[in-house]
Amino acid sequence: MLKLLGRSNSINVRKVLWTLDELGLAFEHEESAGDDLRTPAFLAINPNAMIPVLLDGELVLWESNTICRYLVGREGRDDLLPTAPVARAVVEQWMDWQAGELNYTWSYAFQSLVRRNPERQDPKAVAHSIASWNRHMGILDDHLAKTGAFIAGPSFTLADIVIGLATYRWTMTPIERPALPAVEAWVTRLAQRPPYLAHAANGKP
Ligand SMILES: N[C@@H](CCC(=O)N[C@@H](CS)C(=O)NCC(=O)O)C(=O)O
Repeated sequence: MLKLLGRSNSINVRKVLWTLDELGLAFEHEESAGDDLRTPAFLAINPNAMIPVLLDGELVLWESNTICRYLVGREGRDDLLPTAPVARAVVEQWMDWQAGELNYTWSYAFQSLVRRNPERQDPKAVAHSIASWNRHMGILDDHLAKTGAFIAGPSFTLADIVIGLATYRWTMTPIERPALPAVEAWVTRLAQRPPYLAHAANGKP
């Protein structure tokens, strides 16, 4: 049986929960695993001291986007992550953009304004983070205006899951946001999927 470790207020754990739900897979969920991420037992599982972690038999996997890709490949769901090189590259490009670019823009503002982290209260840094976050969301808006549907084109893929979660966080963080009509229309499309409502737009920022 698959086992997912990590609390479900984590955006990265929620990516995996949403993917598991899309795939209709049974799994055990250890919410409290990694409450203390620096124990020798947890560090032996993930030396980065981070959640999520997926256990599948002997396999121990960390990095949320990799876990999502693994699950979809395991189930042969070509629709969520195509095997054809061009179609796959487009999905992966946007997944990498989420993890390697977008993710860094919101971290400071979110830690400051939502998590109230006392070490993230520099107003200049908050303003910089918000400006960068909004600019990146504008890149997404321009792109979605072209596809007119989902991130990688006419159909829903893993790129929509990982960026869908980040976008919900953007709407739930108390910042000034520009109007982004293509993003808004895409979110309405996502909202037709029960797993989106269960794991992304579930009231948790
Ligand atoms: N690149 C990693 C990042 C994972 C990550 O940042 N996890 C956060 C929770 S969202 C974490 O474990 N933070 C440490 C903590 O909660 O103490 C991934 O995508 O899995």
